[in-house]
Amino acid sequence: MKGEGRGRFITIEGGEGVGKTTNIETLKQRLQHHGIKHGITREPGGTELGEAIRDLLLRTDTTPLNSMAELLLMFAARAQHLATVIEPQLAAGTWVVCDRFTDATYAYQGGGRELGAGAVAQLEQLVQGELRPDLTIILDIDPEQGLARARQRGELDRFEQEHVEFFARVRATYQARAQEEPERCRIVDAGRPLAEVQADVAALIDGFIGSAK
Ligand code: Z5A
Repeated sequence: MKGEGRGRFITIEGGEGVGKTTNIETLKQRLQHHGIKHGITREPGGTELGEAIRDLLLRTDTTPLNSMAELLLMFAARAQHLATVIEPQLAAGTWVVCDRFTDATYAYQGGGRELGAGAVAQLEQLVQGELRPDLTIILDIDPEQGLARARQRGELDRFEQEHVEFFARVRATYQARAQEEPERCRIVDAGRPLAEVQADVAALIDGFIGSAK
């Protein structure tokens, strides 16, 4: 049960170049329209420590990163983010919109890197306790199409340089999570023209706001 007056926690997820940043703007506009106080943040990142870890994770000019070290860095950044940004805002009644969260860890480290869901679930319990997002919007796209969009932006980061099989595993994991938790995880087909995607995202958040009142 939600505590009275506690903010809601919304996350947006998906593969490379799927349009999360673009659609967060839609979420922001709808929350503003409904007069809901909210903060927007991202993972990995959202704090000074988290942004430093993000830089380590995404840069391509260092030695290859061990997959378990990568997983632990994701949760180290998350622990700091939860303690200093997400939890205090939710407790104060502010809604939080986060660009990626633990579903990304299941998808990229559990699925993409093949560490499995069990290792992610253990760390999730340790770091988050009972905290889970209230709503997760998963933007779904064919990995080739998403990568083509990401490539248009120029230089590729360490994840974007992965092979297409990696992204197929990431996508399959997101889809499986949506099947397991259909109430929380809502899939939007992001391979369509932006206006159509944004209309679906707006309808989803409007429905969620309506049910949260
Ligand atoms: N990661 C992880 O491995 N484990 C974890 O636990 C977490 C993260 C939390 C950084 O995340 C990396 O961290 C990420 C996974 C890993 N892998 N990578 N790379 P990120 O979220 O910062 O990185 P990203 O997925 O590459 O996000 P992005 O670069 O910000 O892309 P986006 O936000 O999804 O897309 P966009 O910038 O909104 O759109 C991309 C382009 O497509 C842009 O030019 C848009 O104008 C265009 N676009 C968007 N939608 C459309 C439609 N519908 N049609 C046509 N064009 C469109």
